[in-house]
Amino acid sequence: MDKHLFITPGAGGLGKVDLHAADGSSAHIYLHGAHVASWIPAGGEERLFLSQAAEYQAGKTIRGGIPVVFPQFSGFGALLKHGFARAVTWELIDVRTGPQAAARLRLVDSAETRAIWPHAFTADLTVTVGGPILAVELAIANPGPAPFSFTAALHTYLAVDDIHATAVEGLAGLRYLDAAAGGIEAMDTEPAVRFPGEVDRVYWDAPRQMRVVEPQRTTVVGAEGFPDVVVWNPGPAKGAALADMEPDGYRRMACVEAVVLGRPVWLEPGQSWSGRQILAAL
Ligand code: TA6
Repeated sequence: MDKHLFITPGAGGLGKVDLHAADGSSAHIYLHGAHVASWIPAGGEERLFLSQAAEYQAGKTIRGGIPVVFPQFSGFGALLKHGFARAVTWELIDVRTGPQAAARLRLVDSAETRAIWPHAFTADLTVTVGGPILAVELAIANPGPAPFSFTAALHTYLAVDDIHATAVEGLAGLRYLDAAAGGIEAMDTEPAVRFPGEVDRVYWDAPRQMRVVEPQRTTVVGAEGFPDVVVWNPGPAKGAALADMEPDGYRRMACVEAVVLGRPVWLEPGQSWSGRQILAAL
């Protein structure tokens, strides 16, 4: 079937890919940023947060869903915060339907990206939905003549009913960089991460699986190839200061991000790398 039949107009007139698996689970992915904006598991409800004040336009990032961060995580480098991949249009390469539905989107270097970051690259984002699972894989290849290094993330905004009743389990005993406290290194001695206010932590070499636990439901967040994990919620003051977030939006989101940052990826000509985040709705 023609892959373009899966593209429908989304907010702001931006094209999005509508994926529907045979069991009723679904995902929507904007071509803008290869941005997963919706995930509904089979028989379930929306599991990704999307800001009601999100902006849908070239050069901007959609607030919520799963922004793709590449080739630089946050301000760790000379580029614009979180790199450029989340704010440019990707191309739909392939769509498959069946018990699982999947789409692959691609971004390759252009004059525009080389003006910002002077490297030849191919970035593929593959999104697979089926049953209780959403899997998102980012693959980066170096087809050029020179090596490069990068950092990256899947900056996943999970929807939660109430951030104050949400806990992230699985990170106890780990070292983390506390960005909310000005970038100091700390050790997590609590059994779970809770959100009394702003939380912005980079956990180094995190376990492959965490659980985002709410009173009524749990989301298991797994990762492969992304060694680090970021847990972020802006809290009330910084949340209200975000122009593209409704004032109490912070209450309904918890970012649990698959990240490669502590040891940036180095790709020689011809080499490639991939990492995945797997979300399971319980
Ligand atoms: O991943 C956490 C973080 O780096 C936070 O420091 C916070 O600023 C967040 O990303 C959102 O960044 P953005 O550029 O999308 O506003």
